[in-house]
Amino acid sequence: MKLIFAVIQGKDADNLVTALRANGYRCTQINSAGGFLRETNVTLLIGVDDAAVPDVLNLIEQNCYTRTQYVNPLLPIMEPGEFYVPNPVEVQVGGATVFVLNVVRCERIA
Ligand code: 2BA
Repeated sequence: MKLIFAVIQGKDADNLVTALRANGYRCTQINSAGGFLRETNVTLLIGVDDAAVPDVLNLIEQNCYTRTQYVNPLLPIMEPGEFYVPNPVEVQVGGATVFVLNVVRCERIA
């Protein structure tokens, strides 16, 4: 069994969760935030049999899109009277960042 951690953009979460459920996959959604942009994103935990990993990766690929964002770089240290005109930097935020981990044991306790 594998545990798939998928960090995705919030805008894609509903579609992906719907597609996962429609294909019989269980998942847990955690609201998270990226360490670089500090913006809200979503982390999905998806526990699946080994054979299902390619199918789940395919669903992620079909439902998650790369988008461009602009971020303002950090303010430099300035002397009094100096002006700073921020120049936004373009950042490509990926469709998904996916980690596939081996699961040693999984139990659902009733
Ligand atoms: P963030 O950390 O907010 O990063 C958003 C996007 O900013 C990244 O998109 C990347 O294009 C850019 N970026 C990140 N760190 C950078 C840096 N040091 N210098 C320049 N640009 C940088 P993605 O790579 O598609 O990542 C999207 C989100 O996936 C990340 O949001 C983070 O929440 C997660 N992520 C990415 N790599 C990860 C990793 N190795 N471990 C854990 N989470 C990761």
